[in-house]
Amino acid sequence: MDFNKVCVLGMGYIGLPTASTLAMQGMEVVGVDANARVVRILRDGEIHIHEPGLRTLAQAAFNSGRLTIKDEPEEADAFILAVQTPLRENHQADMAYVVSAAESIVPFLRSGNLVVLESTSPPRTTMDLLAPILEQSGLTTGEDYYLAYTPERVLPGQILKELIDNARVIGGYDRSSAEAGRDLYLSFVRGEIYLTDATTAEMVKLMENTARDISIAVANEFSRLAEHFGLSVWEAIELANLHPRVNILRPGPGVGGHCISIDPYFLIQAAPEMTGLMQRARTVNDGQPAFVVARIERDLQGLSDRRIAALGLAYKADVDDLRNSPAVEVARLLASKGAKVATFEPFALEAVPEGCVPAGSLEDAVKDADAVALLVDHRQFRELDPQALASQMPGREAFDTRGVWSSSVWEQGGFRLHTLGVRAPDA
Ligand code: SAJ
Repeated sequence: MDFNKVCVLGMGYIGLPTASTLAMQGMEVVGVDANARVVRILRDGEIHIHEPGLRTLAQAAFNSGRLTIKDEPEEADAFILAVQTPLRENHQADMAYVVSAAESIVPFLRSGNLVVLESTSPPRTTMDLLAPILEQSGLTTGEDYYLAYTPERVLPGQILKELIDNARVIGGYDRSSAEAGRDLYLSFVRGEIYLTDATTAEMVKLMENTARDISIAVANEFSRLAEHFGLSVWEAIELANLHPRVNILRPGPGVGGHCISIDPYFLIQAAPEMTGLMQRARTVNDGQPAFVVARIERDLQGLSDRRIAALGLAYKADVDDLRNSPAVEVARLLASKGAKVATFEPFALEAVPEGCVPAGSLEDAVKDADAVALLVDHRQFRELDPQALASQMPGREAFDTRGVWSSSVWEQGGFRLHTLGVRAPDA
């Protein structure tokens, strides 16, 4: 199948890079977003999210004249739905954005079109939710138009590379729909493309992120055990990972972002009685901020009025995304227990967890601090020179929740380094 014009709905972390990439491949692309602010920023030639290389790519796409931004869809050969599927308070998937994006294309759907859903969705969404909405157009799925599901699997921080290089799973409503999907993605994907049915493709995505959540949960439990038994979890993991069939992930202050901490619930909500392990992993990972705070409280012999500089608030290194961030939760909990917390997040200077004070610079954050706590391993924090830091802050306590600071270097710099998963220096 040939595609000359594609309409991409949702100009977020997935939709904008995809739309820009398609435009750079020579297609005419209409990028649609329901948020007027996003539309305004993009029409001004700017972007509203931080992702390495995205500004350059998007601006090249705008300048090519092949990517235009609209607040409503229009007729096209293919429609890609890349809208968010957040979690409601009750841990149910909120499919409202998928529903309204699908409804918005019904008037423009024509015979021979392809519709692709990329949003992470509970199993059977494509078959049982999307197809009936699109059939309000009077067209029959699989006969008059093609319908496919292909999960986005790109890692924030490496989206542009992974969009092209990662393997793609494309699940069709039927075989010809999967093949139509393959024809579209072949225009820019260099990784292998695997065809399957839509429900399997939905499940694959949820299995990937759920398996990762469980792997991180066991790493977090290992960190608790290592502190209990008086060893370094980091050394133990390194040694265990020498085994050819073992790959233990990294403990940390918890699991955040809009994927790994959310997607397991798409399975849990569908079958609570079959997902005990997944539920337990969520509990372990969600409990990790409190575990980290209890450790800091113990090592500092109380938190009341202790001045703590909290470095990083993003959900992981070198991104600006604060959604569900465990670092935010650690900072908030520290403040709720009476600590005076100055936060410094270089990618979001204005962000303020409840009870904390945001600092505009590292110097500002540490200037009165009794202790410094690394919550996110942004590159600039990984490379911090403890000697220089010692000259800027009065205290000599340092907490590393990511296992990236070397104890010998920090001790030489004059600090007592407390590392997650390693027993306290004087315990
Ligand atoms: N984390 C750890 N220890 C680790 C790895 C991660 O504590 O060893 C934490 C991070 O600090 C972060 C959270 O887990 O808070 C999630 O980070 P991540 O890098 O594991 O994943 P995401 O959410 O940025 O991206 C994931 C990716 N999925 C997998 O690796 C299976 C990505 O490929 C997906 O496209 C993305 O979810 C998504 O959109 O679903």
